[in-house]
Amino acid sequence: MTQLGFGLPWAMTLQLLHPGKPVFNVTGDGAFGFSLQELDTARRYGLPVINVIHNNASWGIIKLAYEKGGFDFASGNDFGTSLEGTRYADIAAASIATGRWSRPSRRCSPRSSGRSGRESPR
Ligand SMILES: Cc1ncc(C[n+]2csc(CCOP(=O)(O)OP(=O)(O)O)c2C)c(N)n1
Ligand SMILES: [Mg+2]
Repeated sequence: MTQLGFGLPWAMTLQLLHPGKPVFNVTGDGAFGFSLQELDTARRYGLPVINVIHNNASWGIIKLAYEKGGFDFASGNDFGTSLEGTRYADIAAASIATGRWSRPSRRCSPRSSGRSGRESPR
């Protein structure tokens, strides 16, 4: 683990160094939010980085620490840890009007292994 948001810029650099090879940025949803704007950089430079977002709709590790620290989530307060509702594929599609980006091809039930979706360039 390191600073949030470094994944996509790193992945774009790797893609520049290795054109034609598949490059993946595997990231948490919160971390991805730190560099969402770099999707536009990827578009401008024609870098087809594949973003795999572990979308648990949460600052998960922070929530875990809060729970261990005794914060009362049962009260209904999420203490700022919820990232519910952000539609990353729609953001990508809206900011990258090339038609090269796909909507999520799969959505899991929140009750399965946490919220997740798959979003990737075609
Ligand atoms: C720039 C920066 N700010 C804060 C942190 C502290 N931090 C580490 S993990 C994390 C939460 C990450 O959330 P997410 O990417 O959604 O991953 P999850 O824990 O949900 O799997 C935070 C805030 C950090 N590493 N870097
Ligand atoms: Mg998360």
